[in-house]
Amino acid sequence: MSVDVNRHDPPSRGAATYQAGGWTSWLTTTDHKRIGVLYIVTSLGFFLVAIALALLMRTQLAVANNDFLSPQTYNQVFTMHGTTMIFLVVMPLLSGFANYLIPLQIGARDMAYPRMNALSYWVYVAAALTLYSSFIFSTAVDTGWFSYAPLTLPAYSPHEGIDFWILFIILAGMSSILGALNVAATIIKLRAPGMGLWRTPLFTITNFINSFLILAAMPSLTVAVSLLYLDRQFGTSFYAADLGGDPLVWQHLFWFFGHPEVYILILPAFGMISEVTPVFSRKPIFGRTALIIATGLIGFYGFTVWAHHMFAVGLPFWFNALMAGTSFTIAVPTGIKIFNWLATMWRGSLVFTTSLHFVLGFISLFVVGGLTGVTLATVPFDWQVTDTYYVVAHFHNVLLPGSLFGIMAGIFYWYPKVTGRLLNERLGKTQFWLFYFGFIATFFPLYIVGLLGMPRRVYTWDSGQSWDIYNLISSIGGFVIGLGVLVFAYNIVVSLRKGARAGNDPWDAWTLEWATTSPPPHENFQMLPAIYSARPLWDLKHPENPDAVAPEGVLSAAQIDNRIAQLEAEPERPYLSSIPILVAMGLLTVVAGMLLTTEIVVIAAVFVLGALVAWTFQPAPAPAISPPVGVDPPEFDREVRLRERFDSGTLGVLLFVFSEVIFFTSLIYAYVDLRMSQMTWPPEGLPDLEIGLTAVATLFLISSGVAAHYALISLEHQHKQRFRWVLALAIVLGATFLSIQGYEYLTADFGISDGVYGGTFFTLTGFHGAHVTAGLLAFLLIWARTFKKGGRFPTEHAARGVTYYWHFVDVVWLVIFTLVYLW
Ligand code: HEM
Ligand SMILES: [Cu+2]
Repeated sequence: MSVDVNRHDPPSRGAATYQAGGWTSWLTTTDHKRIGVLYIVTSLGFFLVAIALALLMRTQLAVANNDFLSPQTYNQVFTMHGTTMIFLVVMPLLSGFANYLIPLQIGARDMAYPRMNALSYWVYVAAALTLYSSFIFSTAVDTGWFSYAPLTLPAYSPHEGIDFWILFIILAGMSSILGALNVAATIIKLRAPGMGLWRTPLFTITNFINSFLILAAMPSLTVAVSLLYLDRQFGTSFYAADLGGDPLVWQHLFWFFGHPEVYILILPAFGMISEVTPVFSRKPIFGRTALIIATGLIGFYGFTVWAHHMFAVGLPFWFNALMAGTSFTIAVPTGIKIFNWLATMWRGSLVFTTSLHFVLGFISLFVVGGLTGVTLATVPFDWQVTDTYYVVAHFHNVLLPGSLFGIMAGIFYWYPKVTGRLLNERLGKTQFWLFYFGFIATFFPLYIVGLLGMPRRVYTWDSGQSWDIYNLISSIGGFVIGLGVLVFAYNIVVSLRKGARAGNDPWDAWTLEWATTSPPPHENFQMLPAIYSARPLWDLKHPENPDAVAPEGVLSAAQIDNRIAQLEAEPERPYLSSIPILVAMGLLTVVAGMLLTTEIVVIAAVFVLGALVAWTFQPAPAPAISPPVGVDPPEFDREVRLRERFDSGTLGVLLFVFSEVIFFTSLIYAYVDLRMSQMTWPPEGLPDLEIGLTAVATLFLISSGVAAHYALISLEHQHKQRFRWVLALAIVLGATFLSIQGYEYLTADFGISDGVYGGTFFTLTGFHGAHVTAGLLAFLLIWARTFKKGGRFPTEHAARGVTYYWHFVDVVWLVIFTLVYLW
């Protein structure tokens, strides 16, 4: 017996609601599907740009002594190519898929924070505008995607391209941190009843792990570029060796982000491979648990290997050895995953779709990239080939098969869900072979020229070094990939109208996104099958042979029909909000002001603050899930209790605090490293810090934390008056702390540009002060709410989130106080 999922179709009114609202509703939408589409379309646009930039490079490098691009232009082109591919193509493309698919895969209506979701997208757009406007208004950044100091300091890069790039990175980081927070909270809070973490689809699980990678990696980059900005604009000397700074601090901060970043680009694509492979092998995934654990391990180890990018720097022997060792170790979980995919296909009845082609292409090529990675982790070998084309070949060999092929497998697989139409398979396979052979032709010769000594990031080369033929082949290969990209673009556009109709479930798949229409209606589901295993749709379609039997035993078809929960449909009108796009455009204006004049910064910042205040007054969207009726598996109780521990606001704050910990750790690392490398502290001629007044300020801040906590308890016990007064006390105490700090700033005998001493002091305390200010503003807003007549009293949720944040700020201060004042 087999049950046809299409039988359970809701009447297809979804498509109509989905289209409603005119084009402006795309600007104000908070629907995860639309935001997903926006992300995907925008990043595919940048994909075309980045490929075009790559082909410009390959044209220049095709023959010796070419003058197609000037050295200046070449530098800008490779930097923009790398930066675009990483931050404007692959990361947002993956965010787009995460947005579109995760709520569908877990049976939810939307992401945990729909408005913040829109904000992430629009901040990404603001970031992209910032980067690309440097082409128009200034020289584009030309220092490479890892922009090593001291090359980026004003002495060597006086033009503003670097400043555009810095501000771009800050916005892009903000966007990905907000996005990651949303993904993590969505997966923690909104899984449908019955979907324990181990039953969650692999694409979703991989994104769950990935979101923690993003939260942990991005802040380190934000700190790195913020310090660079201060060096360039405020005369600090974090990276200027001649003034006591240290360019190595940049490298540590950058690569602590940079290596995990590679996994951020690849793991979600692995997740796509893990979805596609079993479906087209017609077998469940092999070793699901091992796959999940391996993903977690790769993510974790990713943070322990950063200095393998710094073997040529001359770090201590033991440190290099440690980093080499951990790098080798990563091959193990990666090998496990490859084995799992192969074992899934083994003896499966393979369906050779374009998607599966990309999976097979991925595995065969990625293994080569992985192995050359192992060669590079071997320190003496790395010394030989560092900064040659061997490295360029290696990381493209990881990124193209790893992320791009994985994503292509995903696009061919999910395009029908998003559009209701299938992509053309013949064009798809043509594209695949162009990519596959184009890839081999482009990058395998680059390994060889690399070993022959051709340096990377050099705009041209001389004949007579046996490099000619390899470069020519590589360039031809590049254009073969380019042709593949054109075929792909054509397929995407034409299939939108001409593609075969997909129906709900064209691949006979097993996860929940295939249980609804294509495209899904605004509210995603009107019915949800009961979830007893990782393949709820398989169980539904094959009650005679389910993965897991319901607690009541094998069900009859009629019982199954009962088990398909009827979800209460949400109101037809989608939730629209113009605030996210306004905030993002306000931030863009702040950035423009930072490049032009301070007045604009002030006006735009006030505007952003106003918009954020309006945000808190706007009624929030309805909660994103209604649990199915009548389905209440007992093992779900534990899950529910776990996820009810924190309301979603507090959960969001805690996740944010997680990334803030990395932010301050990075900052404090820079402080300690720089301070340890000075001969005397404080340097001669500069005064020691006065502890007395600051100790008093510290007491004020701690008392404020205690008061805030007491206020929260009062609120929990419904003592509203007491809450109002105690919160006011907490605010006053916090403000006193800030005032004392302000007084100290005004009376200090040194400034931010007084060497490492002044720079670290003002930066560390200044960033902390900014956090205190943000916390105070949030408290003020909550406090103001207590006077709102007739309105709702501030919820415990809001108060709890901000209070936890406040405690975090206190703890950070104690660390800073100890290091800066007591040490
Ligand atoms: C048609 C495909 C591609 C071609 C022909 C290509 C070509 C190149 C070349 C020739 C360089 C070296 C520039 C130099 O060191 O002088 C380069 C750098 C780079 N590429 Fe690609 N690339 C392609 C696709 C990709 C993809 C898909 C990604 C990422 C997902 C990527 C990321 C990068 C990065 C990060 C750099 C380093 C830029 C820098 O050194 O600042 N590329 N690419
Ligand atoms: Cu690395």
